[in-house]
Amino acid sequence: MIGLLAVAAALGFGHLVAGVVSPASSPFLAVGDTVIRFSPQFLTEFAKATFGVADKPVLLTGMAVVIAVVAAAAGLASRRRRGPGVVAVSVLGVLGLAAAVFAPVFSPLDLVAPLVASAVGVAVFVGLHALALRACGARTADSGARLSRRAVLVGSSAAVAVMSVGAGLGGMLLSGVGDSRQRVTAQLARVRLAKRAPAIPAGAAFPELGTPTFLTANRDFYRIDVALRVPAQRAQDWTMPIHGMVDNPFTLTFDDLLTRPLVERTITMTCVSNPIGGDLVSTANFVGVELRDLLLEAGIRPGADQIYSTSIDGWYTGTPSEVLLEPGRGALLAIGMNGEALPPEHGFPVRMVVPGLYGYVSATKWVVDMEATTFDAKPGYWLERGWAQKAPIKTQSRIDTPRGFATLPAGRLVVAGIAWSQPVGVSRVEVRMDGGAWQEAELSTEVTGDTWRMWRREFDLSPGSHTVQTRATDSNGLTQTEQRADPIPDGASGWPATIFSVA
Ligand SMILES: Nc1nc2c(c(=O)[nH]1)N[C@H]1C(S)=C(S)[C@@H](COP(=O)(O)O)O[C@H]1N2
Ligand SMILES: [Mo]
Repeated sequence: MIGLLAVAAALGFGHLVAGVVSPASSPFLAVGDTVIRFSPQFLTEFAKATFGVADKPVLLTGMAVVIAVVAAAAGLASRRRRGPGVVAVSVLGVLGLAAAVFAPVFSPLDLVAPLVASAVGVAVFVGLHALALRACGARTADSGARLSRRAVLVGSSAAVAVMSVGAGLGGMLLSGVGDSRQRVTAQLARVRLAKRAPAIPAGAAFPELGTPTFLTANRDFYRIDVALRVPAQRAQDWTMPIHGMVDNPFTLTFDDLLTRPLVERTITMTCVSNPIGGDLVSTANFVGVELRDLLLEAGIRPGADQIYSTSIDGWYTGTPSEVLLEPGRGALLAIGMNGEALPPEHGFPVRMVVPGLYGYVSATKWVVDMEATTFDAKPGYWLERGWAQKAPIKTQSRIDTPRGFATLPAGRLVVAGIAWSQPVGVSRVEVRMDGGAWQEAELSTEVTGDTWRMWRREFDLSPGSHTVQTRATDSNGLTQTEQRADPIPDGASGWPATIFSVA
């Protein structure tokens, strides 16, 4: 118990101090980040496939269990002398220190939290250990004294526990990001947008048929990243240099972005890891600055074929310059999402959004650096892990109704779903039942080529088992391929199929 409490107090205080001086250096989370960074690929793929979006809570829980076991063992090993416990707590402290030092982004301030955590851990351990020895030493004297000393031990332990929890919470609250977000949301409400996204027409979605609503609420928007803790940076502290192969490098502040023309654009984002029928696709109204204008102002040189962006959490990716410079592509340096500041999990204060490219080559969240360079010079995070360099979104369709293996009553039934092909848009979706002839589905009103489109079609089926399939065609007349492919290296393909039965 003494081991557990000492380590808990250390981690709690480490978190508190990190919240004040440098959020990235919280020892527990810094160690978790390091585990993710150095995990072999088969392990990360296994975790993503098995736990999905719960992969981070699972990792943190696993780490907590391992640390708790080590801490308890340290306590048990110190029954007589405190030496083993002090060593164990110190070793954990060194791990936290190492994780902070070898993090992708390091500043000397990051040393403070792990050092304070180690000192608190050792001090609490030594203090409680002395207390416990005294209580145990009295054990043979008389049982009355033993009880009261046990009360002392329990009382002081409880105090340490409360302190630890308080310190941990304090660390989360003190970073001030919540206030900053509220301020940005208020600023966005006042700002006059240079261009608004057109209102979403009533016929743009069929949520009553089980397809998604046209815009995805921020809390429902799919989330994918390798950041264990959501990076905490205040808008007023944000700066981003645009540099490298450019003639006029400059550095942007958040206020610079607010005073530039801000445009609103409805964009459907997609993750390359989305399997056929998957839900890593969502749509939002993003507000931001035209990335193309920024790159032209910086005077990007012809040889720079990639814009290499880095997140404050150390993640990095390269986006093809030709896509970002394409007139009308509409790549954004975004600060708003669905009428508010970017949510912390979606990149507050600033992120990239590029219509038509999978997120891993374009949608850097918490972006803090942009360098014009070449693909040869610097590979992105997922490029290094076997994913493709250029990653245009593949035309895809999904069946939402009926659900797989559903049993439906006889009579007329509706098949419905979504399809996407950013940035050109979907012009046709066909449906076929039991391998029969393809039949054209009814499409929802098109919003823009950058967004998904819903479809539906009625069928009258005989009782028994049925298989429905779909395929979408983009506005250039290209139909999604039947060829099945796994997400790696450049996105899943193939016609979705749903098996269900009619009673
Ligand atoms: N900093 C950072 N940005 C990132 C990532 C990341 O791991 N770290 N993942 C990318 C991937 S793979 C996708 S699909 C999108 C997802 O954005 P969302 O979580 O807002 O939906 O973010 C991209 N931006
Ligand atoms: Mo992704």
